[in-house]
Amino acid sequence: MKWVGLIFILFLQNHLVLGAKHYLFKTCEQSGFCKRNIHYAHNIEENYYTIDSFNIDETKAYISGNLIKSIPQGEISLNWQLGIVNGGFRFTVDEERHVKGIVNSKRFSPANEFNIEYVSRDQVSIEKSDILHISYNSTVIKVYPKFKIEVYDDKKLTMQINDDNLLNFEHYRLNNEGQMNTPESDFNMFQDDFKDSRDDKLPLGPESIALDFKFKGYQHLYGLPEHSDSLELGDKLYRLFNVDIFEYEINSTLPMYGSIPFLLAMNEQSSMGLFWINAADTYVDVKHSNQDTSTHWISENGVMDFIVFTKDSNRDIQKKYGDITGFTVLPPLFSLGYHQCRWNYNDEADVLDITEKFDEYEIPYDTIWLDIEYTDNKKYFTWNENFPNPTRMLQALDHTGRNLVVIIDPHIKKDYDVSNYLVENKLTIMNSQNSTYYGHCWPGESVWVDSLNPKVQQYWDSLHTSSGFMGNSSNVHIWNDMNEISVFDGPETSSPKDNLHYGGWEDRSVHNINGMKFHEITYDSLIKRQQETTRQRPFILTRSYFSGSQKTAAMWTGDNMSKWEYLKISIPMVLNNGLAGMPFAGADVGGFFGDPSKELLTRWYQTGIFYPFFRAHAHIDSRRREPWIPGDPFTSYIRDAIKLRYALLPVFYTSFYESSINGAPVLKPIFYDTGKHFDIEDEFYIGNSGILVKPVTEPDVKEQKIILPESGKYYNFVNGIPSTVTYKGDETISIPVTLNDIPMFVKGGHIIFTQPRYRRSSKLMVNDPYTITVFLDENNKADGDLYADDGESFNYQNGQFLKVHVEANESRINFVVENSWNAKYINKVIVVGKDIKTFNVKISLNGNYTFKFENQHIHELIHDEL
Ligand code: NBV
Repeated sequence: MKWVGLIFILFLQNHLVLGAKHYLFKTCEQSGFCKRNIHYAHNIEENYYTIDSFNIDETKAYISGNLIKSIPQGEISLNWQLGIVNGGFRFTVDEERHVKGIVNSKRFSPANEFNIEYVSRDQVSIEKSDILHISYNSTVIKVYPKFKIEVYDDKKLTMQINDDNLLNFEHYRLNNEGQMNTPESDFNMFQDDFKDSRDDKLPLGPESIALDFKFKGYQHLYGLPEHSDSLELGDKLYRLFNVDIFEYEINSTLPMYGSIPFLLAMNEQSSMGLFWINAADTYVDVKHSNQDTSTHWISENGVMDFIVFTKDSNRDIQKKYGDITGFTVLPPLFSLGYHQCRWNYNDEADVLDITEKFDEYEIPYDTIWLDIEYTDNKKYFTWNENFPNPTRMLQALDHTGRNLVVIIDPHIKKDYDVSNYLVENKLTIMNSQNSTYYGHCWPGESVWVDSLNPKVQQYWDSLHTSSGFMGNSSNVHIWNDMNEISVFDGPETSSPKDNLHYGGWEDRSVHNINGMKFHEITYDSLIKRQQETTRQRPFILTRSYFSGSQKTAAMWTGDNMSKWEYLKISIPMVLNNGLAGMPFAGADVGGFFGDPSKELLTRWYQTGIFYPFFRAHAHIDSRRREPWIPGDPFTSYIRDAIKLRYALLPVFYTSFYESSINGAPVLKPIFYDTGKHFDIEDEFYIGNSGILVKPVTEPDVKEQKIILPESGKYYNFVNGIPSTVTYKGDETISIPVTLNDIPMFVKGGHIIFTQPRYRRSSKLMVNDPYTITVFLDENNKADGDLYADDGESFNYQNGQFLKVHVEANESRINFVVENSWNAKYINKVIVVGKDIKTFNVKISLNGNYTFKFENQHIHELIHDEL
């Protein structure tokens, strides 16, 4: 045991000193299924797959039948199904496998996690001849007997599937059948040569699936997080496999903590989407050619199951993807405020001292975080002696509306109540022999809770109730880390692939949903807990995620470094998550590993205030760097930035509300609404607010170039301060910047709601009045929206929210209250056009009003004045 500990410490030190370890992760060449399929792609000359028969369901719009794989040894019969869903179609291929043993021999699909419904048969017309023609709206899908699918939108070919004959369905076979006499290679079909995976039993042999999709006329692809790479996907092989990628490098397609197998394809006019519903280790090979983009999807196993979202606007595709996988949770307002984290705050006094310092320096903040050291020897669900009275500490925090987030990881230290219960009740991830799997992680030897086991929920609930370690405070929330899962002595730092989950599913099949299932059981437990207390919305941060995680959690980009290049890449990483339906995203402000210079730290705050999830965090070996540590002028600049985030909270909250009903990102790349500048990844709009930002992410910058993407007028809004300085849109401009400057602009035509009054936390802002700033466009018009509610309960679901639409021109402003709630009011109206006019007012947002601007005041128009 001692030796294991020592070796483990050496292993860690080695890690901490040397940085990214490529050798820990398989390359495609070293991965059986990937290498076999790339080999297949290079050698395939003909199509081995034929649609043999089909039946049409007369009630629902789906067709099913047999797909025959013909190889020299004979024919293998597979099942296929094609169904029309809202906005596209779903296609599946499966095989019957009956293999006796402890491993579930069915092929896995995570489709049960989603809401996939076929539309009714009468919305679709199906014609059978040699070729099957399926038409709905303006889309026609042609399925050819020599298996191939073509999609036509408005009579134009928009997608070809299996045009390159890369369909490969590795059917079940026994070891002694040896190599197939087809372009398949037999590399690592029944064994794994990769040094850390040699024990993998591969009980079902080769079972990969692969297929090619060509987007015709779409040159720009986005999505497939998580990678620390450019926003636009390039000609690269992207791997999706959730791992704890220690000291990750930038500009890399190595796998990371989360995986979303969703792609958004765009051209100047329209978009398409592809959702590959698979939770196994997956590679996507992207290649551009002329006007088209080819993608070759390869998964280690599972049902072949995908949805193509046919030609539409990017917004509609995100909406339809969201209808299936869910929309982002409407976060509790505090979670959009500033989060102060480090590994670790040491004790109760430390936590309360940090809180006091924020007030002393007049910097708003909402949440302090406790990393793994708060526990008794890394036994989660316990506190160590430095936190003798957590309830007292939580009450002290609550006094100024502050919250606490504590970490709970899925590895559970061996030999204490929680692990004993899990082991005794067989609620852990199992090894390939179906007995409890033990591995190494922070607490030493550990077991892992199997979140796929439905029996876990009740026990997990009991750990989160008021009688448990969280007490009955309502201002405590949870951080789920290491849920890829991270195993220090496991292959690729994770679970052996032949480990078993509930239902006999190998980790190989369910690997990429495991992290999501973990934060989902936490969410369910917190929902139940909150019912006991005040029914507040829970907040959960997760490191590992999958399609659907947006419904219950926020994510962050893991262990970045205190270096300029990590600040820069955080923007495309956050933007890409938003394009893939996971908008509640952020990166560790300041960088996790290392010590940022004062300039870098300042610039990171000035960028971080725009991350939908805004948290500073630091490694245990990093020096303290709370906002007051660098001293002035840096502290003042950081204070200004954080205050700006708080002033803009109504903008962020409204954008989150929109995202929670339509799936659009909270931060939008500039091509999102313009269909131009597809490679720009360092500028963004905040929701529909018209606020355009290009943070400074390089040292010593004196001048910043910005693309103003749309035609019309842009106002200078540097540091969130309205100005009459305007620029012509559809141009690139350059502005001077000092270290205190955050390059911001507003597109003319927008009205922005802010709450600029300094408060210690967002909770204390709830009844604050709004300032509205009207930025007139070239036709002297503007409009804008506000959504607000109590920011903490679920009462908004029962109509307790405020929704206002405002329209203005140079002489009038008109409020349309679509839903009124509480006594919210506006105390200042600023109209920005050729000059800036400021009106002090008291306008209650409880009805529809029109006001006229007079010289120094505003007056309400009634009846015939209107
Ligand atoms: O719990 C410690 C850290 C945490 O601070 C970090 O944010 C996570 O990404 N955790 C990883 C474990 C170890 C990191 C070296």
